[in-house]
Amino acid sequence: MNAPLKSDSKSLLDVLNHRYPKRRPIWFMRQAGRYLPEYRALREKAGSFLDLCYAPELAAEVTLQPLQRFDLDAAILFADILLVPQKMGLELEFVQNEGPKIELVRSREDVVRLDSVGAAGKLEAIYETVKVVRRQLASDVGLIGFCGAPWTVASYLIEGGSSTDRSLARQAAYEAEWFGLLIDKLVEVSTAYLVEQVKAGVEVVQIFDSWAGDLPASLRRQWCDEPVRRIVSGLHDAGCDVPVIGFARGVGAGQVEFAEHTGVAAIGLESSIDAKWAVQAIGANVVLQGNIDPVAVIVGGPRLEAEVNGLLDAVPVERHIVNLGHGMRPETPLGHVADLIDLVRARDAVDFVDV
Ligand code: 1CP
Repeated sequence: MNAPLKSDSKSLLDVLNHRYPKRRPIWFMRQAGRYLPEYRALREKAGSFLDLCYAPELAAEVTLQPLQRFDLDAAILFADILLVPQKMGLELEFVQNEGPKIELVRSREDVVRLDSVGAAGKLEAIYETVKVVRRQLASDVGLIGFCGAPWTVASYLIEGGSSTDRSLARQAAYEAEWFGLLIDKLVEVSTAYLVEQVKAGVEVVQIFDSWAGDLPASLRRQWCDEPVRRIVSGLHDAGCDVPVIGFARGVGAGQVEFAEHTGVAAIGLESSIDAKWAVQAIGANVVLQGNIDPVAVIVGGPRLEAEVNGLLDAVPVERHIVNLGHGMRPETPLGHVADLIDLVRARDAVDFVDV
């Protein structure tokens, strides 16, 4: 085991680069969001959710809000996966309490019209947010950029927004002759978008394939694993050597193939995966992120404590990024988030004592 690094090293980057961290890195998906009163206040001031995403000073403030309240190891850029297709030319709106509504893509003509060459260049406001955050970030906190994975983004375009089970998108994945072209365009634009985020200062990127679990194994290999692999290799070809976290939510045992095929540095595990299984089944060079149930954080108390301790017992420190299995829910009590972090830090005090 390597010696721990100096105290201002970034635990998130240490783990991702196979160095022993000074403590277990923690961050949460949707750590900036509606469960924070300061987010709700700023959101109101900004007007619409999209106005907030495209206002770099405000988006930077939202990105940093959870770090002012909690002892976290990373900030995640405040933006949304649907900004990319919006800049490819699709009308996008976030309807209060309903979620996103986006212009439909349901034919070859619709796909051909999408601008995959210029879109990344139209997202300067997001790169500006990255620069503003980097200037304000503490030296031991990492900055994570992100994009949606092609399948997950495609599902919103085909459904026109959120949907119960993405049935139309799944049908298109089986049979639409234009589906592969849509995925190709999303691979191209997502790669360019992540390259620009890295140039602006993000140190890690996460690719969110939140709906990967919708597809059977055959389609998953084709439309989740392979497109994510192409983005990872495209990033490296462009000279961006940042670690990539792949979040193929809901694929279960498919995580093994996803990790192998894509070459990501880390995988995000959904809460239904037994972390003990993952430690054995996933290649030892792959870092594991997750996977506390967001509902356990709402419950709190001894049940949350048992979940956290079970997870920390299962995953070795040098392979673990503590996170949830999916995003923080709006109804999560703030005190339970603080408790969760304290539980991990209390274990750090024991696990790291003799290192
Ligand atoms: O204020 C509000 O009412 C908007 C709520 C909100 C927020 C806070 C949305 C709308 N997006 C976000 C921010 C966001 N979205 C981040 C910021 C960083 C963070 O703190 O984690 C990230 C990484 C995302 C990514 C995102 N957007 C995903 C992938 C992750 C996931 O949750 O699975 C998806 C699927 C979206 C689409 C989206 N954005 C927002 C909504 C309501 C939805 C639809 C979700 C659905 O269909 O269920």
